[in-house]
Amino acid sequence: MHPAHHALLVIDVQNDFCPGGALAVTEGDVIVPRINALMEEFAVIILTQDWHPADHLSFATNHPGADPYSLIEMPYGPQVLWPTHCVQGSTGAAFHADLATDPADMILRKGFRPEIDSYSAFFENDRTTPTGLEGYLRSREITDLTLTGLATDFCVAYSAVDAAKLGFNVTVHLEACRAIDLDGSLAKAMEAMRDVGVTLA
Ligand code: VGL
Ligand code: ZN
Repeated sequence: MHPAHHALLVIDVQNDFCPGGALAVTEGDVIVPRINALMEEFAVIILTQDWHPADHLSFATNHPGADPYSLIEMPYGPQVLWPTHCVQGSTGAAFHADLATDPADMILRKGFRPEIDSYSAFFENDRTTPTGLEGYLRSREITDLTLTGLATDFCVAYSAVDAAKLGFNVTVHLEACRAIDLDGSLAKAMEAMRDVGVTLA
């Protein structure tokens, strides 16, 4: 059992990121039993849930004429336009049916503001608007984090990089993660994580 200052952070294991979902990640579902098994080793477990309103500006459908997976410039920088996914209250936004959610102490929702996306569990994509997770972890005196989930190259990597920059000791458990890999995004994400001292296990 890991000590109480070491939390497991499970990123976005939701139907839309699993095979058959709106933004399916290849093998997104194979990690579910691995994550459930890992949960037994942690006293503190936090789940995140991508949670967008239907008019979210990260959706290609909300930019007439724009193709999914194209890039646009938002006030906070470049933003990939995604297929509509994880709409609040939809089946796609629900956790994978086999994910053990009962052991979670906390479920953090992100991406709920229509005008800004949030890959990271710590900061929205302007890199400054906090989600509140840092305060939660600090008030529980958590210093170490192990990350798992979807997708390695977006929400997992952004969360891992932010956590490391905030001073947490961060490990990404790659066997319990799967990637989207859009135009080399996985290689870039791995490099970004290594650069800030994330342990890739
Ligand atoms: C994610 C793209 C859009 C993720 C969320 O969970 O990695 N990726 N929204
Ligand atoms: Zn999203």
